[in-house]
Parts: sequence; C-alpha cells; structure tokens
Amino acid sequence: MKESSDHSSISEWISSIEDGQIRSLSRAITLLESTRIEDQNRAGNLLKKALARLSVADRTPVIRIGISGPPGVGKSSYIESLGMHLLSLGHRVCVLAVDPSSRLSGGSILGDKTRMEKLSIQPNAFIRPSPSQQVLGGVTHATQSIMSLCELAGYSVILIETVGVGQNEGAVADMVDCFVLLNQPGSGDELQGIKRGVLEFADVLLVNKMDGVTESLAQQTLQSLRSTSQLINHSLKNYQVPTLGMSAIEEIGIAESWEAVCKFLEQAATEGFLVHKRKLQQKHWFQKLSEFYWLQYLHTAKHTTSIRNTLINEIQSGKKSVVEAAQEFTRSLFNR
Ligand SMILES: Nc1nc2c(ncn2[C@@H]2O[C@H](COP(=O)(O)OP(=O)(O)OP(=O)(O)O)[C@@H](O)[C@H]2O)c(=O)[nH]1
Ligand SMILES: [Mg+2]
Repeated sequence: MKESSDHSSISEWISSIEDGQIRSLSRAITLLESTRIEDQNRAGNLLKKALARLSVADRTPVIRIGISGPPGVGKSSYIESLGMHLLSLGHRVCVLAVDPSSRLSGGSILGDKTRMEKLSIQPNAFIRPSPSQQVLGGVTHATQSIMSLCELAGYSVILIETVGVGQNEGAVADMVDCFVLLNQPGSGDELQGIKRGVLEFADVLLVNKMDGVTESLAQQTLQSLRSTSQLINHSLKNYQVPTLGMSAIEEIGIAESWEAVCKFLEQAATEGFLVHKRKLQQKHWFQKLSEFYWLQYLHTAKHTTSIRNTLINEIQSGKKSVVEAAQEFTRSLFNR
C-alpha cells in the first residue's frame, strides 16, 4: 500500500517536473544529491521513472556543454552572457555548477548568483549552484542523473561550470557533448602550464577578457594559443580546435563562440562521433553511480561494520598488518 502510494506520488512528481515546475525540479535534484541511505530508494525510483519518460518521448536530446578554466577566468560571467544569447535564440537554459573533486567550494553559491544576475531572473533559465557540502564519492555520481531531470523539464541546453584545476576537466569532459576551455590573458609560461593534459579535452578554446587594459595581453595569448592548438590531435578526425578571443563582460565574441560550439556539434554528429561520445557518457555515468552505491553499501551495511571493527581491533593489537586486514575485508565483501 505504502509502496503503491509512493509510486503514484513519484508519478505526480515526474509530471510536475515535465510541466516545468521549478520547485519540483529543485526538490528532485536535492533528493538525487542526497547521500542519506534512506533517500536512495526514492531517488532510484524517481530517476528510473524519469528515464522511462525520456525514452518514450520523441525529444531532441538536450545539448550538454562543459565550461571550464582556471579560478577567476570568467566562467560564470561567460555563462551569464552566453545564457542570455541562447535565450534570445529561443533556447531554454539550465546551468549546473559541478565540483568533481568534491572540494569544499566556499562561497561559490554567492559567486554564481551574483555573476549571473540577469540570467538568474529569466523564466527560461534555471541555475543550480554546486552543493556546498562535501559528499561521499564526490558529486559526479549525481550530475548526469540531474542532467536527465533537466532534460525532462524541457531545457534544451545545459551549461556545466567547473573550475579547472588539473584533474576536474577529464571528469567533466566525460559528461558533456562539447567541452569549452576558457583561458586567461597571460604569459607564454602560463600557457605552457595549461598545455599539458588540459588542452586535449578542449573542443573549443576561448581567451577571455579581451577588453580594456587586458586587451593587448589577451591578443598575444590568443596568438600563442592558436599556434599551440594547431598541434592538438583531436579525437574527431579532421577537426581543428577553434581558438577565439572574447569578453564576457563587454559581450564581445559570445555569438561567435556559440557558432563554434554548434559547428563542432554538427561535424561530430555527421561523423558519428557524437553517438560515440554519448555512449561513453552512459558508461561513465554507470561507473560513477555504481561506485556511489558501492561506497554507500560499504559504509552502511551492518555486517561490514562488524567485520571492519574486528579487523581494526586486530590491527591495533598487532595481530594483523594493515595490508592483511584490508585484503581480508575486501575478500569478505565478495564472499557473501
Ligand atoms: N575585464 C574583464 N573582466 C572579466 C571578464 N569576465 C569576468 N571578468 C572578471 O573576472 C572576475 C571573475 O569572474 P567570474 O565570472 O566569477 O569567474 P569564474 O571563472 O566563474 O570564477 P570562479 O567560479 O571563482 O572560478 C570578476 O571580477 C569578473 O568581473 C571580462 O570579459 N573582462
Ligand atoms: Mg564561477
């Protein structure tokens, strides 16, 4: 009885998300982000139902764009300008902030809101800042699930902001159709720093702050980034990563940057690369979600707690080494 009433309430919940009720969408996202064990069943049921709805409906898949770059490069300011541009093209825009390394992102909520003043009050835009608390297994397990809910709510473009600090870019690049990397006007030495590893994820490269006192430095950066980007061997055959200058604040180059994204998506779709990318996104999602479930199980199942406590005692009393105990603990989980 309880189960069936929960099923019907979840159906109503899904319908209200489809009807574009922001509060229902926000509540659903909070549930998916929850790490409380008692929330997991409901979260799973909600997501299953959402995915079933998406699979029957004849929809154009939402466009998922990752926007990354070093702290303070202007990601939020760019999203504000790009978001407004997308609205003018008739899109419905959703903005998610992701912190894949699960660091405490102090102040990011305030930062995102104040940088997106115009966008945040638009009826066709939805902005969800990154969760402020550190969660078990990082937040990426939920991000792709949340994107599906946003798709169900009728958004046509999802912009994902993530701070580029080296290891985050790969995690976000695995979740999106197009990865846009913002660069600071800076010296050649700084460019050397970002060249390794990070540039290879980029589908579109932008140099921001091409205005005022930073304009000429931004021009120089653009030139050296252009020559560097010619050396990038992109996984999409015959694709030359475009490198463009822009100013998020002065709204220069915003439309051109979106054209570059669309061009990439078109070529990727034509050559089957987009289908391949989306399959990889599913694989990545499956892996993250399984890891999350697995960690939850590990930390909460009663029998694991008693085995673990016994082993910790044995380590502390010198009966077993840490390695022996960890191996025994892992084996005990599989031998049930
Ligand atoms: N001159 C100039 N300043 C800019 C531009 N875009 C952003 N800024 C400034 O750069 C600073 C950081 O901007 P944000 O948009 O918050 O940068 P962010 O990359 O989102 O920052 P984090 O989320 O903290 O990593 C702010 O002081 C902005 O006003 C631009 O196009 N030109
Ligand atoms: Mg920001």
